[in-house]
Amino acid sequence: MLPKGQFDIGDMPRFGLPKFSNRAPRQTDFLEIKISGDVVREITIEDEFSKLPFGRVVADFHCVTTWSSRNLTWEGVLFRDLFERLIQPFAIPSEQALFIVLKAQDGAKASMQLRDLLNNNVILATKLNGERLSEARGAPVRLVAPDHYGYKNVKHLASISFHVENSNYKPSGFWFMEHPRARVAYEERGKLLPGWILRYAYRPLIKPTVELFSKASVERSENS
Ligand SMILES: Nc1nc2c(c(=O)[nH]1)N[C@H]1C(S)=C(S)[C@@H](COP(=O)(O)O)O[C@H]1N2
Ligand SMILES: [Mo]
Repeated sequence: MLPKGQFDIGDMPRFGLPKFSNRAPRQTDFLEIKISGDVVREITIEDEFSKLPFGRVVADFHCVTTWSSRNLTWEGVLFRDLFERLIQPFAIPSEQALFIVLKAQDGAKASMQLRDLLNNNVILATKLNGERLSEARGAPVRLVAPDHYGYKNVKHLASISFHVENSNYKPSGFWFMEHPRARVAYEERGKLLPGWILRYAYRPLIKPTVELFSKASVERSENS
């Protein structure tokens, strides 16, 4: 059974806000995640990542616009392990820094609460269904938080910043489109309107958005 308001689209389309459709990540060859904000020390995570415990999460993926893609196997490192083994000991975030901003190489970003990121199904994935992530899927590393709508699942992850205050945060899209938690089970699609109303507002956007993103990908591969 899918969560309320979702339908099975089959294979994951490349998707997002229209403005990101023709933006490419700077590079997809090596992993580099900057840890910053209210921390004692800024650090950059590179090769150490591959020495962290191996994590695997099997889950469905739910976009806020109502499409879902089922039974995906993500492999990489659980956020919790990265936090406990590298971020906490080396960057030393303030204990009150519970508001986290995740930024991507293409300029996309999302905010999450630390307690949600520490769930044992939140993974920094480098592989999907046994294959290295493609550029479309978010290479070299993406966040996957399956209990939260797709827009929290930042692809081409470049930085994770820890904040005591969230007042400077400006979402990628309109402010009312990003719910602070965006939990699928509670249908927290957006801020202003109830989730079930947003289903109807978002659904007509799926087809044109999928077409826009796939056209942009084809054009990029033709020009490279
Ligand atoms: N960097 C980046 N991450 C992103 C997006 C994006 O455009 N750029 N789109 C988000 C949205 S709205 C969704 S639904 C998923 C789509 O993931 P997919 O393209 O792998 O299907 O990625 C999310 N993460
Ligand atoms: Mo989405």
